[in-house]
Amino acid sequence: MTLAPQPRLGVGMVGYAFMGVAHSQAWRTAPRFFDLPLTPDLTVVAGRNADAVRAAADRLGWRDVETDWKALVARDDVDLVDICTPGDTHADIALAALAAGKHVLCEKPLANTVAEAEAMVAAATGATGLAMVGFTYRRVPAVQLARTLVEQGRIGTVRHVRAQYLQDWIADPAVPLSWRLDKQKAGSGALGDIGAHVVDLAQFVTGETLTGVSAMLETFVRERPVADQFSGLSGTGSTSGATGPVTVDDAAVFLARLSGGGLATFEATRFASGRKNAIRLEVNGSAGSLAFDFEDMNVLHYFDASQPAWEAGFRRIVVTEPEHAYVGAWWPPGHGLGYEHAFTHQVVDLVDALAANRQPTPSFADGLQVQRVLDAVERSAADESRWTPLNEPAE
Ligand code: 4PW
Repeated sequence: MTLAPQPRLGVGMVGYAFMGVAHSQAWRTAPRFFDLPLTPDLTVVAGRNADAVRAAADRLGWRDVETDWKALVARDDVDLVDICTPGDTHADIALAALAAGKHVLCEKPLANTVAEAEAMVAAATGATGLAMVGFTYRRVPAVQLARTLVEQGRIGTVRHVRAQYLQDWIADPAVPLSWRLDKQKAGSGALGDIGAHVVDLAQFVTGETLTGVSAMLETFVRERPVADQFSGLSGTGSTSGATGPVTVDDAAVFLARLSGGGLATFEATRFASGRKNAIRLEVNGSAGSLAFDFEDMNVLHYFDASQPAWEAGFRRIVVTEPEHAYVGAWWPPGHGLGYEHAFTHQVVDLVDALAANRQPTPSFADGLQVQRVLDAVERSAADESRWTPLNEPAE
């Protein structure tokens, strides 16, 4: 029997660096493992350098190229605009795409400022297209299980959230500058690039929101070599001897209150030597606890306080059973998933929502809520009057 082809979803992607590569594999892979109600068509990718964008299109599987994102947004064969650029262009591209009646998937953080994020929410509210922000780590099966357990009341009332996003790729002061270290481009540093993820995860898993923060930001290395080449996260080469300023935070540490009355601590840093992509979330509730670490991403630790104390202990749940979210489409139990799978799951959920004309999550409004947290962290960190130094010892 030959199945009727699903209607086409013309996808146009802007940007083709690290996130563009991750999104490309997701668009290609999703229809091969999941039954999608629409068939993604990798129609066109945009980038400013004609040769480089053509090479990227050939490597990543895109049919056509544009050297101006406005031309991509204007195309009739594009139904959805996938924004994989630095934060300083998110608002302009999203607003233009929504005005043109397109759906939008926008990388996180939603924007560089609250004002931009508010404009994006306003545009999405009246639009025919649907809009989603890419907080991808929500789509890790173990994180979905954590959310389900909280929803089912299995840890009771949330008392504590301990959230960390730890990387070390700029711990060496010789690592050159790149756009992620430039406030104009990125909006903020570790705070927005990786702290935003753990803010979203904390809110998603608990189902609560942060209501206030008290924060510290620090830039440990304020001057770095100017890069000649870029690959992956950072600049790789520097031969000119020139240096330039780092204009963002290297690390963010903050306390927060949760809407349900719990207390939370957050840490986001690119200086945690030896920690490559350690996204750690521990939630302690009145009836149990959950703990997740992305560096062991197929596992969720669960403590059930209703068990007799002598046998309770944390259980190590291997989240690779077909009953777990998304897992049934992949491999047999024990054959774990990796970093790229969450991007594929993001495409699956987005395409399902588009076909049903349902708001995909996280929405731009969810992205704005995270943006407000980032903004509050920056304002808190700048307010030194709230810092309490130790009393000098008496002479
Ligand atoms: O998860 C992180 C992203 O949001 C990745 O480690 C790199 O930093 C790439 O973009 C951000």
